[in-house]
Amino acid sequence: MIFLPQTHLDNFESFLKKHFLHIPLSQLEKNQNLGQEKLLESIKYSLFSGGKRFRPMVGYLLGDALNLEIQNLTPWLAAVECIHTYSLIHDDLPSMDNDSVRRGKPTNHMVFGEATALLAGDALLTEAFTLVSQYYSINPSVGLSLVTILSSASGFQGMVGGQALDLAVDTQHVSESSLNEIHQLKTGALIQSVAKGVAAIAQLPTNQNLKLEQFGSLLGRAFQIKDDLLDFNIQNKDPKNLASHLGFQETTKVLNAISLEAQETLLFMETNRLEPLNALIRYNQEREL
Ligand code: GRG
Repeated sequence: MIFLPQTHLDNFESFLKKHFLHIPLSQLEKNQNLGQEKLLESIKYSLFSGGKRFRPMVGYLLGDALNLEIQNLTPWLAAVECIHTYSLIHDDLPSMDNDSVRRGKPTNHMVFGEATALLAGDALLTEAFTLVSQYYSINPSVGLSLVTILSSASGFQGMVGGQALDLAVDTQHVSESSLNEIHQLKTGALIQSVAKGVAAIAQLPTNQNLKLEQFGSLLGRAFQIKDDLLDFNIQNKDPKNLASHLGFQETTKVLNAISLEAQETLLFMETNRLEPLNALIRYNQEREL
């Protein structure tokens, strides 16, 4: 991806690998416990299985634009990616979507079994908070903000609550507004949390903090709308897809309008820092995966 220096993503991958090799392995050496080894394999299987790393990209580009040190961002973005990965593992389980393929590969539970997949998700969820508490304890007020942001975006008030609404909704009569609410909670909240977390790390003044919050909300919405456009099948309309309500063309117009609005919220930043962020917004509009 041309708009993000490769070193950022390399650094991100090696940080994640180091974290998940170092901590659990030292425990493994002590215990020689095969059950834990399988769990670790299962975690790594999903964490390193070719995700787009969209959320980390958002964070690095915002951080670059705000002149933040890359090493100050990485643990935060790794924590968010752990939550994202846990949600995908659990979402694929037989009791949820019962999917057998993700990212072109067998889902976690197909390879490691349901019990291990469940634990891998649990461990990733918990490890996200370990990362935040471990790396931001040097500035407890920033650390506490990050815990607050991440827990509310991922828990009852965010992603898990959105999943519950999604399961409960009457598929045949889902309105456009309840669909938007489900999407905002299920997908938008975690993407928005990336921007909120970067603002907390940068300790931005309130007015700029609000701008990033707004940017995160718009980008999260744009991401979900693009997903709906990619999933849209005119022969087999899914009532939980926005394009089934508005039509493909109208939905594309909404995506373009929201993407433009997202660009405009960033105008408070130095203009020479905006282009990579605008490229990210365009990447979402044009992506095919
Ligand atoms: C607690 C059992 C239990 C289940 C919870 C948390 C949860 C299940 C579900 C979360 C909802 C969810 C999976 C939303 C989907 C979000 C989404 C758009 C995922 C795809 O994101 P991409 O395209 O994925 O960034 P890649 O593969 O690129 O990482």
